Amino acid sequence: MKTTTKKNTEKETIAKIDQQLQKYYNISLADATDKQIFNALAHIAIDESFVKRQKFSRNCKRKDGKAINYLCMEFLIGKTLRTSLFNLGLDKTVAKALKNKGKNIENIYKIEADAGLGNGGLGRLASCFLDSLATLDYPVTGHCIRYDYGLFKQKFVDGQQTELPDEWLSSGDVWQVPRPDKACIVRFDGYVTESFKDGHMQVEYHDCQEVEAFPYDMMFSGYDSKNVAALRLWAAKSSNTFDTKKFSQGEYAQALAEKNEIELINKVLYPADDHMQGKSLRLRQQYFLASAAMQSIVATHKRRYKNLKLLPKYIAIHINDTHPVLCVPELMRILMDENGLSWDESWDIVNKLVSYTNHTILKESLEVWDESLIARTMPRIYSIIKEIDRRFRQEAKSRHYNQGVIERMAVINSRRIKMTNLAVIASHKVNGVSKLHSQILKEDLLGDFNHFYHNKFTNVTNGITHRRWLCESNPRLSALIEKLIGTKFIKNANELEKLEKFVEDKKVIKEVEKIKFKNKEDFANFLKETQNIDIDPHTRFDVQAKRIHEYKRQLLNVLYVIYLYSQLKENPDADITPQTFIFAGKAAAGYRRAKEIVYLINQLAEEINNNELVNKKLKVVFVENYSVSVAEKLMPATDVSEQISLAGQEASGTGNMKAVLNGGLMICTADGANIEISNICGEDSSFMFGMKAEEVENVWASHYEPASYYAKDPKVKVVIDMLNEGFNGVSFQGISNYLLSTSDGGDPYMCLADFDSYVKAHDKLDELYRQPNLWHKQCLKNVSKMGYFSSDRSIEDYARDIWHLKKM
Ligand code: 26Q
Repeated sequence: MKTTTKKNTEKETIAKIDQQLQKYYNISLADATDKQIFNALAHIAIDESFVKRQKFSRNCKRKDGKAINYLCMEFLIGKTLRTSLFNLGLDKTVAKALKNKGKNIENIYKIEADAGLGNGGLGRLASCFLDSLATLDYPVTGHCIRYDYGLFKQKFVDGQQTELPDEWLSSGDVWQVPRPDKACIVRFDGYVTESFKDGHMQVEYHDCQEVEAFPYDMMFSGYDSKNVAALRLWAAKSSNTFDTKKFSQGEYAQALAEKNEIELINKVLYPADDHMQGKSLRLRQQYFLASAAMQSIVATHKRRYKNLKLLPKYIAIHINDTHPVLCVPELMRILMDENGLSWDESWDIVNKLVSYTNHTILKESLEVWDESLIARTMPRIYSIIKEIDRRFRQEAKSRHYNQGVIERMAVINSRRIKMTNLAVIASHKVNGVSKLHSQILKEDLLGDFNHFYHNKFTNVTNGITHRRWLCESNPRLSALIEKLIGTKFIKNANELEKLEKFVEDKKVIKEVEKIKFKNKEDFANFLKETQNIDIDPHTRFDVQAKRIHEYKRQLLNVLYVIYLYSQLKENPDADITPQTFIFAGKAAAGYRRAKEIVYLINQLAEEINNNELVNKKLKVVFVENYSVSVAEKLMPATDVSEQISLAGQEASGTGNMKAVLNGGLMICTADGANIEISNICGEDSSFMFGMKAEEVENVWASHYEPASYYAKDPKVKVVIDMLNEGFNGVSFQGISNYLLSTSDGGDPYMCLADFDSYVKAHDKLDELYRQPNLWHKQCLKNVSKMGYFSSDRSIEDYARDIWHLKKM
């Protein structure tokens, strides 16, 4: 147990809350609204965090510490108050103190909107990493954009997904401290002229648009640590001088129009995690983030250490996927144009600073930009990219690489700029996010580079912060764990292994079972409150919660549900375990096929749930508006977690880790981190099925024939026929055609090829589920092995192998 320090006694906590309420609202605790109490608590947490961070920074400077700057276009933060209080060791005292005053802390937590500045895995990973970095006392600043609108709110209208704006700032801005002292200017468009003066290149900018990058800092304290992570959120403001000139010349309307255009940059998060779109606004966002972050890093370094050649000693820069890779030419620009360093000196520094994580091998996700767009939008950056490309080609040629290979590796090819290649060439380390994914990168996607560079590629398997995803989201299981092994696991997840000695203890296993049931009851109540849907916690909860995407194969899951439905329709007394299939996740707004899958699930749910003959044993629900907060309720209530991507397609997955950490069992393919979870948790820890990644390659090469499954497997026939017939009066022939077709419009993720093996895995799963003691024993056994998948371990890997950080 974290000792409650003297300063945090209940009485003093109340006094602090009172003081904040007086200061901001001139009101006493007894009369304050929950919203006012929320704000008061937020201010207490911020003040404590600021003091803590300042102390840490001083210490860090004294000890010559190196800091990591983590650049990401997404941080999927969720709510902040609970985590802040938990990590500062204030949660219990505050809850108790408020309770004594007749207030319920849970109602206060509810006030806060999720900060949904991300689409899915990549953004949530960034947030988990901040928590671990802060907890492990590694100095860190995250950089992201302060989107006015986070990921859209999902609402179903007649079963179809619609999108509503997410106005998170109304409750979210309390955490953000404006830093006018750190603002800087980012230039777009126009043209540059380059000339030589005294042997130095002079770059002049003409007719460019100047945008002020204005940062807001959020503080995330570590747990039981000395450190606080800062997340710098950059907003775009039209720069004042620019405005006043126009205003005073009487061009009022135009000045305002330009102001609006500039402030578009941080208006909205792009709602896609799967498809590269060459939208110019997205490119502007990327350069805006990259430039602002680099300027602030260099400015701070110069103030502290003067000498730019010392940058690699004090700074590491990590780019989370290629989205912030323009930081490479931008840093070159700053070092050369603004500080007079040579190309070679600058390149050496950049290469020592920058490292890159790849999160996808899907071809359509890899970023490629039109050369002409980059040339227009950021002319100076374009000329630096061209020079990087020229020098790379020259080196490859001098090492006798053949022209075809050079073209594949080059930054610019066929008038397009390949951001992956730029990221690989500029970074000293490149990593994938699971063993399989890193192997595919080395052997396949980036195979040429793996030959070209010695030791550049490595693996860091993803992790999740078990503090948020177990301690905070599953207080019942967490309390049981504390009772059994104490509280050390909160700081050191490997301690969870000590649970292993309880897996034979029937009383403990019964406890585990009871806890799962209670969590399922909670989730059922939540669903009743939010969507007015009844589900029965006595049924098995089979959950697939993640972005809706063809490669993740929600359709394969749907096929199985239809198959069960067909059996029950034929014989309502069939011996089938009562199950509730729970889907959750958003489809990218412009992704037609994904939206059709959402519609199918909703129509299927409507039909099945209204069929009195089957709905005692089978129910289907689609949880609206999946978010971090919904995940925090759903993961603890999960019995079965569906991780069924086509092997080789899911880089890692992190929802798999959240489910297993909360005592769920996976039905999964041999993909991403599923493989490592299954290996580490041991034989029988999950229900694996389907083709392996190598087999997938072979089937693709030798031709996939979906129609043969329809002809040979009666299960497939039944299911496809039912899709054609339709659900709730709507035919889904489009989807059945897709599943059966081999042409371009067909299913590249081969659902039918894995269907039979998937059904068999369900049968096996069912067998274990019928023996509750064995089932829950396996659940606890898995939990005991999940320490490895804490993001604390991932961060230790990055710190040691890639960033070379010292703990402060
Ligand atoms: C790129 C260009 C234009 C518009 C959007 C994008 C874009 C945005 C987000 C492309 C990709 C993403 C996000 C990818 C992502 O979330 N990948 C997931 O990363 C997780 C963390 O490593 C992995 O666990 C998942 O397997 C991977 O899918």
